[in-house]
Amino acid sequence: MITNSTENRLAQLDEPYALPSEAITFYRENGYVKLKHVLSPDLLAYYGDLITEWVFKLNTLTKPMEERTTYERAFLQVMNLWRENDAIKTFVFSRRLARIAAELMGVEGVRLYHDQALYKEPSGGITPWHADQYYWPLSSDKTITVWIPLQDTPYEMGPLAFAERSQTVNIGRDLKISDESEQQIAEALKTFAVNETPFELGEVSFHAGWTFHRAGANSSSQARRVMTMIYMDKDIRVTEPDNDNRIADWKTWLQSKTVGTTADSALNPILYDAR
Ligand SMILES: O=C(O)CCC(=O)C(=O)O
Repeated sequence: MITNSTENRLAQLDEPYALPSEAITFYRENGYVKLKHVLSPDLLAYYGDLITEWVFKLNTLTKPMEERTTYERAFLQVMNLWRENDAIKTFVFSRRLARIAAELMGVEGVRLYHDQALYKEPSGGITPWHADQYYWPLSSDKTITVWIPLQDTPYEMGPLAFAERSQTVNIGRDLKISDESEQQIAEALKTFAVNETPFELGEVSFHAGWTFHRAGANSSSQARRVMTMIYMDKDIRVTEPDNDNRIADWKTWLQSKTVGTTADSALNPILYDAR
């Protein structure tokens, strides 16, 4: 049934966000930006419940915290929820969010790389320092992730933190998420300013593929529920996957598309095109 509130939600996911030019400048200088009032509390409550239902339906990580690796302690990770549920697909395919991604990167249009829910459970551990593009066999740095908390996210829950201007430094780019990445990148970034501020409901961040980021542990009594979408320039190409994680990503998220061709497998629809 299409109700008034359903219509309002769909309109909100579709309509443009008034992205200030200062936000674009800030993103390009610092490799990330935080934007308030991007999605309404009502919309986040609705999709938050749905996403949470699917995260727990699909989650396979059930062993006790003390038996998990550092990576496993960081979050429950459930990917490509858009393929599981049509309402979640509407959320993931939001033209409003995809347009912000394109405008921040200065590209004509963006495709989906994949979505993922990242739920840091109560007593969940840190997310070690890393840069995402280590995992992605893609031909340029025109990649970006929107990080959408589904509740207010105070410091105790582990809000995403960013090393400002770290997107252009060639350090630690060969490190996967691990205890080593946490130690070595923290050391290499000692002189960088880090933004580790809380997120209010409706606030989201966008960070570039090479921006170093981490999150603290969740010492609160509630799960830190977060949905993310990774976008890439619609014309980005597939590159030779040169580490094990890139090989796995190439097979899973790019359906093993031929190296050198546009990253446009059936899993990578265009979500915004200004033309
Ligand atoms: O949510 C987290 O703790 C980590 C998120 C992250 O690394 C990402 O979205 O790229």
